[in-house]
Amino acid sequence: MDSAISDPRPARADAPLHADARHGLKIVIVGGFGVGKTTMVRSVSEIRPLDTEATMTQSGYGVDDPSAVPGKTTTTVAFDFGRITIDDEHVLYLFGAPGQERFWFLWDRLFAGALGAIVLVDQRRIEDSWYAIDRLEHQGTPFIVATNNFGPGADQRAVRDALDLDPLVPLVDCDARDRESCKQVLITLVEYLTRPERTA
Ligand SMILES: Nc1nc2c(ncn2[C@@H]2O[C@H](COP(=O)(O)OP(=O)(O)OP(=O)(O)O)[C@@H](O)[C@H]2O)c(=O)[nH]1
Ligand SMILES: [Mg+2]
Repeated sequence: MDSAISDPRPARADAPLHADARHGLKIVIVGGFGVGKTTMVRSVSEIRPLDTEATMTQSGYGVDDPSAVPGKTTTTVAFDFGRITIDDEHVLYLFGAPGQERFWFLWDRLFAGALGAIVLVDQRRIEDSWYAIDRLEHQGTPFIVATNNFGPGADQRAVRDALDLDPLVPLVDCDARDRESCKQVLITLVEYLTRPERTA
């Protein structure tokens, strides 16, 4: 609530789409618990993002494992939603997936109709993103991988090996708190989606 008041961006209802906007492009941001998905949607959205953060309480002990992200007090219980207008006709819709295992059943629905996905990775717990990659591959949704900045730079080779990435799949570093960095990740995804060797 406080962040909504201090966020200078307009709410979705106050920032209607351009009259000629006819191409909505859906992008999903997915990955394990607490890797920065909500943070990324917040950083790049032109509108005040919709989020579904719920406070993590003691009731979650034994179900959720928040130990990997000390200090994190909320978690996404449905999805995040943001928007970026590209030009008069094209709009990117960003959906941030929930990371807690008990919400993973939502992922396949969230991936439906997506042009592509960003798999966010915390290089200290790469295995938390395996399931995301499995589901994306199963659904045939193209994706790139972005290692979020949680300390010393990621060892790209180790990440690539641990995720068994196809050599064509881009792997980039990012800082989900930084708008420019998130923009570069989105550009990498869109460039990848349009690469002729991928679409051939
Ligand atoms: N150091 C560092 N912290 C970050 C970065 N991105 C996000 N965080 C912090 O990491 C925590 C997790 O961020 P969220 O955006 O809530 O993560 P999430 O992936 O949406 O989490 P769930 O939806 O609960 O799975 C928050 O405390 C963020 O402030 C980053 O690039 N670097
Ligand atoms: Mg989240």
